[in-house]
Amino acid sequence: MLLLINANSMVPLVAPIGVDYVAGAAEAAGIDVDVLDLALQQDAGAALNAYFATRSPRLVGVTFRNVDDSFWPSARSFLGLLEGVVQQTRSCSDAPIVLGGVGLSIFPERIAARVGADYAVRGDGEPAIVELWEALHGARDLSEVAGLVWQNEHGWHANGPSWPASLALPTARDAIQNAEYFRRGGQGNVETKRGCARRCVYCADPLAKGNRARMRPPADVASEIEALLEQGIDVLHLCDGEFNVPRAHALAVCEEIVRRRIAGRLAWYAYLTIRPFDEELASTMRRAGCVGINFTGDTASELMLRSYRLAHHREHIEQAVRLCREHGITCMVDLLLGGPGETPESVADTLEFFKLLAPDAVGAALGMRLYPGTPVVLQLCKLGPLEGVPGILRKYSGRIDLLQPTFYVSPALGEEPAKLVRELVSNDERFFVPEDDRPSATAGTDHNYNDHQGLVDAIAAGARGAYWDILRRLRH
Ligand code: B12
Repeated sequence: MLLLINANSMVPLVAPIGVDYVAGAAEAAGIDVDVLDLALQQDAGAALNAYFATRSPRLVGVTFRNVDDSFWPSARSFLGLLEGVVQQTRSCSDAPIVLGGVGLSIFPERIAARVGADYAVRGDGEPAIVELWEALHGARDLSEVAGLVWQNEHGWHANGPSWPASLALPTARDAIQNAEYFRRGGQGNVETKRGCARRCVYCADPLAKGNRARMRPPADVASEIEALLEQGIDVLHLCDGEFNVPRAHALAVCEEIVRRRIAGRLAWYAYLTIRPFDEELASTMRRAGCVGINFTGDTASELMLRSYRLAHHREHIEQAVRLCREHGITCMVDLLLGGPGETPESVADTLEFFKLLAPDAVGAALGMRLYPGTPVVLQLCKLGPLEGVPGILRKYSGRIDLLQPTFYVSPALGEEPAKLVRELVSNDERFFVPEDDRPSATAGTDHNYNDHQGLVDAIAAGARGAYWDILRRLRH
């Protein structure tokens, strides 16, 4: 028996789709799987004890999606929560413990060592869990398990990441309680591909998902959507980092949804880069049921577009917003203010541009979460030890440790950068604006979804959709 545990109880709840895929792959390989979803339990600790009182799994997997909430000034880490689950599991069972998940995949060795797990998997869990099961039954060596981080008497070892070029994922979506998540979280989820070949300076996706796009067959994606529809889940958020890269795959997925005649029963949202996005893609996405797009705009200042190494310019942002308007797709543009080189003038330039352009919503986030190995961190390290680099923000003391939530806000923005942004936005209600500080779980002006009670209440009252769109509708 393999036990898979989800401990991500951040509300609104997001369905642990990774567990669904990993469980499906293990079952297809003939492994018996239990899923213990602590997020759906009243008392997680009691549920763990109750499980182990009657069951003795041979291997325990724990999914770790969010290392932290990646939002300044909240900067909340979830390592302590994971450590608690691992320790309690240890006290109940001798089974080896393996960790997986997107956040985990950015720091697999560090996290496994820190929380006391036996193994961690960097990348896709579907092949890895089956191979690890085989290794634990003597059918292969640990060094042959895709993405595995493991330990012997010489220390920790990291096999090459688990990023298979072709994806054949299970499509049944029946290993977790998707309908319950839809009721409590307001959206289902599906993935059309993994990985990204772009080199945006701050992005951790290439570290976790691989540095080239690995596509699923569009027919699999459509079958999976049908399986979710059968469970009553008709509002989805895609789990691609950027749906439109590569464009041809996005188009093919939409065409398959249209061909299956399921678009009329479906509404979905996606993350997109500003470019490529054109008339054909916009109209096909709309025909396939897309109702909302969250664009990674980041900035409209030419200086900052270059600093972030983005592939778009102002005219592309204008075109993207216009096409959405013409095709009846609601759109939000996410900004990432305060990166290296940002000045009060470049912030004002960007905000003025978006006020005039007036997309349906603008997420004015301030502060870049720094991940080891990203181009921005390599650049900052050239300035000397990070402890001495101006602009680094954190809520922990001692040496800088990027496993802890660590951010960068350009020092040129002064002592009160959030106030500066709020003043420049003034009273434009389309903007989510940064706060100086606020405990999570209080409704604020920003779009941090970490324990957002306003969203939880709206979803309980029937709201469905992307969280930014629910919040936008609440404001009107
Ligand atoms: C889509 C998305 C969202 C959507 C989710 C919509 C939905 N209905 O699912 C929304 C907008 C709601 C969202 C919200 C948030 N998100 Co988000 N999100 C993503 C995104 C793009 C995809 C996540 C996903 O589902 N991937 C698909 C699944 C299948 O992949 P997976 O979970 O990695 O699972 C695979 C492997 O990891 C592995 N695996 C997983 N579990 C296990 C277990 C075992 C035992 C094994 C062996 C393997 C294994 O196998 C799986 C299959 O291959 C990622 C970035 C990315 N490209 O992945 C960010 C990302 C996960 N989000 C992130 C964050 C920070 C958040 C928020 C906290 C933001 C906020 N402050 O509000 C919230 C958290 C919400 C919550 N309740 O958890 C960060 C986490 C970074 C970090 N430091 O840990 C990421 C990585 C983006 C980023 N680079 O900053 N998000």
